[in-house]
Amino acid sequence: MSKKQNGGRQLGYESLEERRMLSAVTVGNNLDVVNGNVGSIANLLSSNGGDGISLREAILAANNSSGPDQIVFDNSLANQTINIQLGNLVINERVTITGPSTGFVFINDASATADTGLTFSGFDNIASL
Ligand SMILES: [Ca+2]
Repeated sequence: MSKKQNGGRQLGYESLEERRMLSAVTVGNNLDVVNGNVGSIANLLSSNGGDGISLREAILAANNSSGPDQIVFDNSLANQTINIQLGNLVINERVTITGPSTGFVFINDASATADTGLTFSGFDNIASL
């Protein structure tokens, strides 16, 4: 192609930064239980403890997985309550949390000390919860 045909523009390219696939995990129960392998999201997906994946398991696995991750609530959890009993849910890695397509997921402090909640630190991004 001559310069005249392409309008005289020089074609070029630039390299983009390295991209990583988001690791995604779906929360499938409303329990506050850790019985799966939370060493990474991949580990949790292959070994969830037999009762599905809890929010706490998903957060722990995301914290243990480098790079941005995604936690999604299954639509079956719409308008359900997760009673937190095992201390604060601590998010310390980049993660996007997306609620079910309709309704809400309620996180309720059900601990004896009544000071349990959700703690965010680092580069968190809550899309919708
Ligand atoms: Ca589990």
